[in-house]
Amino acid sequence: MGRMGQIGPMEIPSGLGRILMNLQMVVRRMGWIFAFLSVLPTGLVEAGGFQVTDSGDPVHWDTHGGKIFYRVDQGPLGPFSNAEAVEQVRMAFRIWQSVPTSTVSFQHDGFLGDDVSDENAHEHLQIPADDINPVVLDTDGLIIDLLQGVGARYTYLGITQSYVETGGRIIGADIIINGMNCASGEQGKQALLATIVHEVGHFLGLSHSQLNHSFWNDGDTENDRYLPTMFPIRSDDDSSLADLNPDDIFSLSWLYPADSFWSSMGGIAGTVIRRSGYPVQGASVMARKMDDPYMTAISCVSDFLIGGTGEFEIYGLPYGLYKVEVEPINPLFHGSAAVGPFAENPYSESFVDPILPECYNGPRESSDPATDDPKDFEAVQVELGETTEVEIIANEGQVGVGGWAIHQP
Ligand SMILES: [Ca+2]
Ligand SMILES: [Ca+2]
Ligand SMILES: [Ca+2]
Ligand SMILES: [Ca+2]
Ligand SMILES: [Zn+2]
Repeated sequence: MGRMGQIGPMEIPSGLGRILMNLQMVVRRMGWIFAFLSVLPTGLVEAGGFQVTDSGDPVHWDTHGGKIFYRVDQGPLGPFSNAEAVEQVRMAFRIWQSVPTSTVSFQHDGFLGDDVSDENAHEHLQIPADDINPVVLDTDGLIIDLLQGVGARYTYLGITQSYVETGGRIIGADIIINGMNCASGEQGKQALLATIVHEVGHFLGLSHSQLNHSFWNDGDTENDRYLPTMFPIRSDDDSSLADLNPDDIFSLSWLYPADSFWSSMGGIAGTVIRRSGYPVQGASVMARKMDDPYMTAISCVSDFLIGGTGEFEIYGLPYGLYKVEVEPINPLFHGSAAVGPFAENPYSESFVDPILPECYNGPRESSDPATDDPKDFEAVQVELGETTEVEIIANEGQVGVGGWAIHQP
């Protein structure tokens, strides 16, 4: 993954550089990458979240209970007319807006002045704080090439760029949807919807989740409904990813909570630490409801707020008994497909001395996989309006054991 060619950088609208300096903005490019990474390295055992600034502030809109505005491109999108594409865009925003445990809401503020293309993209993109927030229909993928390098249009289904102040407040965002890879027909429309819902997730400040990634590209389309919408890579059947799963709903509600979110659901929180006592930065922690382990499952990345504590928080859980699991981030999920804040490149913290996957087993927790059986677990009771604390001592093995501890990019 990455830039596949060189092209002159996009002409930066005058003033952006200055704004960047003044606000110390972080520009993040999050894309949903295409199945070019479908070669899952063998030997890797199958192993959520939020975008955060470098200092660990969650990236979010400051809505004050108001609506977030967006405007849509006037042109077509691959096989779809403008009207068809706009319908999917509006539906995607509505899907996030309809989550009852979150307050987020949007306003479709009409259309951009143009059919945006690579020719005039500079007049519409990377202009934060004008309250426009364009949703660009990149019908031939050439805007994506302009932003990410020639050939990127074969890799990305969509890109979202957010403009973020120190402290994490989003002051503007651009969504670019690639029309070049869109399949036609109802199935294609549903897959497009899944792409747009995913990009709107990034627009809101959500990051990727690898929950249930063993179902990804396993040839079985039936189980793809267990992949969260914020799964980073296209799977066997994308169309089922348009629906939000509890994992997506948690991330949204944590960022933009309705009061009911804290009172009507329960939580599991705690830390993941190493044998040395150091925190585990960038492992996936999952809570799975015992009687519905794949759908009623919510994940978080350890130390997701870069606090140096290994902390994780999982809220939005219905009452019941849960199994808590921890696993390393899949090495595929770095760069544009990063899961968590420690997965920027193949040498980031998530991939250095990765921990071994295991279940939380209460008093039998230790760091030694010989005595802490990875499958042994202690069910955790979740009560509504309460948080159950869980401390996980990561199992660590010899380098290379089971192919876990060695990452080959
Ligand atoms: Ca266009
Ligand atoms: Ca599958
Ligand atoms: Ca254990
Ligand atoms: Ca352990
Ligand atoms: Zn993405």
